[in-house]
Amino acid sequence: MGTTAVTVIGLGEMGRALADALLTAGHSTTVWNRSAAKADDLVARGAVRAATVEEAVLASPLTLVCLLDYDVTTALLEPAAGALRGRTLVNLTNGTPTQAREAEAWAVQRGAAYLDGGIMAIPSTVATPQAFVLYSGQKAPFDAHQATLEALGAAKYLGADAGTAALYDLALLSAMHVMFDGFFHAVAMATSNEEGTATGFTELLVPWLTNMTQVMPAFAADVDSGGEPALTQGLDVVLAGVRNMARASRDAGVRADYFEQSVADLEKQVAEGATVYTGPDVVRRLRTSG
Ligand code: FVH
Repeated sequence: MGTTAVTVIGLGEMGRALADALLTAGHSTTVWNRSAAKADDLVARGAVRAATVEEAVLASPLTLVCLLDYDVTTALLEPAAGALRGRTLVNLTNGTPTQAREAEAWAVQRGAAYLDGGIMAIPSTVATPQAFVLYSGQKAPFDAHQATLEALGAAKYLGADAGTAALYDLALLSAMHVMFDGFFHAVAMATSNEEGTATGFTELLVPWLTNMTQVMPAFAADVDSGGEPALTQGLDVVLAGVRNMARASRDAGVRADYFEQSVADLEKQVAEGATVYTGPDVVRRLRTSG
């Protein structure tokens, strides 16, 4: 089967990993980066170094962009916009759903097909079975280039709204960010006395959190069903536990602001007459408190 020529604009940590994966998969790969020396290793492996963004775009029917942010992306592509006509632009730069929709409108006005993407990988896991990349926007370019995009990681198409990939990307990253905040909070608590080491504690934390993730599909089903939730817990029990987390944090000399806020929210629910903690209730309250 023939391979598609691909251009990669932006050779930071992630862009270099993407270009490397495309070369490994046998694609003719053209690259451009502001700091040209970052292309040296790729060129040594067979990539073509373009002198300008326009030259890079003209080299391939498919251009992947992976830059710092959307402002940089627009500033670099605008002078080369004429070259995009009739080609496909896949923007893998991290951004918001609104930015993704605006970028799609910008590209379509210039005659380009557009897909927005979110890379759910770190550079070292690109092109491994762990990696997946979210795409949304026009279906036709996704179908046309899916086989090529699979070289980066499993390609998951989420729908016609160009903003959906960014929305899911940031939602997934938000879960990761809060998880790591929780991890470091827990480590600060557990190492507050002389007995605890972060390493020993983490040996307990990883299986505990791994077990707890198994509950998420049931919570998700409750959120989707709109019916009587299957998973419920007494609000008084949850409140008592979170109060203790706040107290124990303070006693250990660790900031408790997240838990104090949580206690205040739970107390408000109790004062309003709620008696159970359910997935749909938590999501509803999050949606209305913004
Ligand atoms: N690295 C990661 O683990 C994450 C994984 C998930 C996806 N993100 C997103 O990928 C985008 C790029 O991230 P990165 O890790 O490659 O970032 P850097 O290594 O810092 O490379 C940044 C590239 O952007 C270029 N650049 C920055 N400012 C300008 C500018 N004013 N004009 C032209 N290019 C610019 C930079 O060029 P240079 O500094 O090498 O000349 C790099 O090519 C990002 O959206 C992540 O959120 C990565």
